[in-house]
Order: sequence, then structure tokens, then C-alpha cells
Amino acid sequence: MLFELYTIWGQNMKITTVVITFLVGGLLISSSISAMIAESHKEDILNELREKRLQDIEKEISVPTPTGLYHTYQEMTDLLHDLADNHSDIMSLTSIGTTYEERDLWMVKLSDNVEEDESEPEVLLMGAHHGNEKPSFEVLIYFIQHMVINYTKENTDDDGDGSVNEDPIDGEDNDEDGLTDEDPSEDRVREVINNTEIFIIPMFNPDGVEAGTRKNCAPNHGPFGFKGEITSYGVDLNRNYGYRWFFLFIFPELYLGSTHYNDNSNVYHGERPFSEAETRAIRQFVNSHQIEICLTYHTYGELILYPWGYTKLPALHKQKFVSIGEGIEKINKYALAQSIFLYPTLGDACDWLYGRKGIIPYTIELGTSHAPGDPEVIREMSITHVGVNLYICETAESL
Ligand code: 0X9
Ligand code: CA
Ligand code: ZN
Repeated sequence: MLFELYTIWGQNMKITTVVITFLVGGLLISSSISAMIAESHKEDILNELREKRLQDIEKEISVPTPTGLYHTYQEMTDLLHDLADNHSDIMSLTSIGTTYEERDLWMVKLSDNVEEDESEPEVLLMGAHHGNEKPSFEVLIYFIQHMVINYTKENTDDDGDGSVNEDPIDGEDNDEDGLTDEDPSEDRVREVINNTEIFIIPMFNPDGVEAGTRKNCAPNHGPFGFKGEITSYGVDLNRNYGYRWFFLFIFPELYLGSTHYNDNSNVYHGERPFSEAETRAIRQFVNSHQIEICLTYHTYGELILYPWGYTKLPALHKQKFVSIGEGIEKINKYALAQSIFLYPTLGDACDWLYGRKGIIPYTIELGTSHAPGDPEVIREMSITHVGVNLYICETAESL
């Protein structure tokens, strides 16, 4: 009797095992199929963008933008001084260097005990490597204001629905009221400011911003600076970092087009690595800090890009890039990919930050055009990326 029971039980176990294996197998197959579809969808996005982006970059000269929509360098400078004066306990403003046209490279620090270098995780946020990519500094100016204003605010029922902080900026409709991210948490802002040190350079290329150009405005004297006369103006700062910079001369067929040694090209990499005042300033800053994560904002493409930009080989920390990147994906709904799959570059900020400094950096390509003309688009993108920046700070805390 007992024996029979055992055999029935045993048979049931076998059937159950078969069923379970079948189910799990099916799940695995279907999830890997959907992952494959997601991947090939991403490839489509990148393939479509690639040609258009490269053409756009080469034909860009000066892009005029409607006045009043974006801050000018001077307006931003005045605003940052005001904010730092009025919130001096949590915000400081320093210049990490000056440009060829003698504009300051403003660096905002947000943290409690802001004048002290505490042992808190450090995050770096940068905008406007390219002067014609205006939303890239606008989202950071918005973030700075959001942080200092909410730091001292009571928890508030922002949408007046009777509950407080029920829908944080995470890209989801947490309270299922049909609205997304409409009641962010003031406590969350306080926690991030108290537990991290956030460094923000909203306008890394102010000369380019003022001229409306991708490159900075320093004069060139031929590709290597050997010529007496001025041959052209400007270096693409996102090709001037000293990581694999020389590969252009070894493998020109791999990189020419999206990186260039001709000084009149819009992707000109400069006379030598770190030939520019801007890249030298950030190198010095990074060398004297312990940055954990960096976001560098650009336009456009709705992409989240992680190293490498110079090779298709996966980075050693690919898993980390993907898992943190998926967190960003959830908030802004952009597509996450390795940089090179947009196109290959040499000397971009992220390859250097990761390759030389061990920092976890992402390039965020905002929006669907260089400089949208609709203020509502800029506002929405700014709010979403407050969420992204907060998430990155919280991630830095748990690294
Ligand atoms: O080309 C760039 O510097 C960035 N794109 S942009 O259109 N804003 O100019 C992308 C840099 C990311 N790195 C690679 N794609 N390798
Ligand atoms: Ca602090
Ligand atoms: Zn850019």
C-alpha cells in the first residue's frame, strides 16, 4: 500500500517535473525571444539615427534658437549667483576654469555642509559639451532650482488630491490616477542632498552656446597647430579627451567621419588630447575628486549610451552599465545601448571617465531634435530628468 503510494507520488513528481520544466523552458524561450525583439528594435532605432545624426553634425553651422526659450550664458550666470547666495548652506558656485573667450566654467555643488568635502558619494552632471544642444544645459538649470527650492519645503500635496508625495518622479503612475510623476517627494530631495555631493557643470562649452555652434570657438592653426595663420575655429570637445585619441592615426578607416583630424570638420578632435581649456579644466577637477557616476547630457535621439564608444567589445563592467541603465530607461523611456552602436568615436568624455578614472558614465541624448522650440517639451524633459538625476544620486549611495 505504502509502496503503491510512493510509486504514485513518484510518478506525480515526474509529471510535475516534466510540466515545470516545460513551463520554465517555455518562459525562458519566450522571454529570450522578447529580449531579442527588444534588441533588434533598438538596432533599428540606432540604424535609423546613425546616418541622420552624422549628416546633421557635418552640416551644422550656427543654429539660431528662438530668444527667451533658453538661458543665455549671462542669464545662467546671474541665476546661479542668485541661487548660491540665497541657498549658501547647500549650494556653492565656483569656476573650474575659463574658456578661450574668457567665460567661466561654472561648477555648482549641491550638498549639506557644502563648504566641506565630506565622505559622501560624488556624482557629476554635465551639459552642453556641444553648444548647439541647448536642452542639455536647460535640464540641469531646472534640476538645480528644483533641488534648492524643495530642500527647505515641507512635504507638499503638489497636485492637491489629498495625498502627499504619492507619485514620485519615476516614470510611473504610482497612484493610478492617470497622471505620471505629479507629486514628487520633498523628503527625497533632502535625503539626496544630505547623503551625496552633487557636482554640476551645466554649460561645459559656453563659447559654443553663445555662438550656437557644436564646437568651441578657439582658433585653429592647421590640424596640429603648426600653421602661422588661423585656418578655422573650434574643437569638438567630445573628441578631445585623452583616451585612445591616437587610434585615429592607426585605424582611420574605422573612425574617420565621426571623428576627424581636419580642423574645419565639426568633429575635429583638436591638436592633441586635452588641447582645450574646457577638457583640461574637467580633467583637473576629476583628478582631484572621487566621482562615482557621471551623466553627460546631449541632444538628440532619446538614448542612454554607455562605454565603450571606441570599440564593439563589451566593457568589463557591462552588467553594471546595463543594470543601472535599465533604471534610467524606466524613468525616461529612452533606449539603452553601448555608445559605439550609435557610431564610433575617439576621445569622448565617457570613454575617458570610464577607461582612465573607473567612473560609471552615461551619455544621455535628450529629445528628438537639437533645440526644440516648444517650452512645454523642454519643461517635460526637465522634470523627467530631475527623476533621472535623483535616481543616479541614490544609485551612487548604494555602489
Ligand atoms: O557624437 C557625440 O559626441 C555624441 N552625440 S551628439 O549627437 N550629441 O554629438 C555621442 C557620443 C557618444 N559616443 C559614441 N557614440 N561613441
Ligand atoms: Ca555633504
Ligand atoms: Zn552632443
